[in-house]
Amino acid sequence: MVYSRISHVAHYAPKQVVSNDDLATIMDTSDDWIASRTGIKNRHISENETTSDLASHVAAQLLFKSSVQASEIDFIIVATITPDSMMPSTATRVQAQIGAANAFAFDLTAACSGFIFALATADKLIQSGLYRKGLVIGAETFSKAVDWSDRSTAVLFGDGAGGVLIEASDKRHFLAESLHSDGSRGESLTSGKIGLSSPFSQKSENDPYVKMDGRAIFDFAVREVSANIKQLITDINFSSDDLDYLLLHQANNRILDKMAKKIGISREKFPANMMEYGNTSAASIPILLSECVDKGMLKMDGSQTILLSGFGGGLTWGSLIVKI
Ligand code: 4VN
Repeated sequence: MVYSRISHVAHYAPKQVVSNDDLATIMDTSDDWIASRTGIKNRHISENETTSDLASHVAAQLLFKSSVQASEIDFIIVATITPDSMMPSTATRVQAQIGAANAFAFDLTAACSGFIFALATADKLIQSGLYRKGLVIGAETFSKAVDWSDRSTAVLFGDGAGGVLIEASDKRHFLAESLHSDGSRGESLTSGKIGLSSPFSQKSENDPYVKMDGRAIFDFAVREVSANIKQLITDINFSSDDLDYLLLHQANNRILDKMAKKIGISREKFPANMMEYGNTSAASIPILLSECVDKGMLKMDGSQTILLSGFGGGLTWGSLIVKI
């Protein structure tokens, strides 16, 4: 039996940092309003880099850190809802930028759960025995999906990318997973609507911008996602002591407080970085993972166990328990 493991992590964000005070100069908002409701203080905003540029920086770092050659990469999955274009995909653009000529590459669309769904998919590709090395990257330039005249959403999001090199292993590292969607509630969080446009049909509207029923998504995260995480932990007979850290989608610090309480695990085990990045959708979990490694919280020697959980548009939600 072939298993998979995360062997390296990396992240990258555009240089330009936009603070809450900076936002207050272009819209009717304040640092106090944003920080007290969301925990967010700053976000990185791309001036001229696209989603594939951010993702390619991560891919190049993963190759550098691992000393793996680009030609050895079997597949590249980019989780994004802000691609450079529908065709070619962001992942094939990354392939070209790093010269991974032997890889197959595709994008995966699952909003804030994108990285989790992509990592679960990559684990199965490797378990199939057909492929041995893959790049799994979450990357977004959410600034282009934000209506900068809507202060209720514009303050929440940011740009960035994070990712992992996943490789074949003779030991099991992916211990448990739970992936879900509920399309019947899809309208509560939307962006990038592409209307119909043909001379033979009634045209319908394009709407690039993110729209969110904040209350509905807040309640979904606190009630349903927390219950799902708790269930996954008990399903494999784990207690809170068996998990070193829980790395959750970085949407809102108040939501993380409430989720930690519902799950019944000390908030100290839930690292957060939305203060510096805002909500970077599919990129939020891999950026956090990479920062936890950089800070020495995660040793990457197989001795620790973490839970990763994404939740958001679709609706989608999913969690993985992984030895790292
Ligand atoms: C997951 C979540 C959110 C989210 C939901 C609500 C929310 C973020 C509502 C109350 C508002 C402050 C903001 Cl939990 C978004 C995504 C999308 O990635 C995924 N913020 N808030 C207030 O007035 O307090």
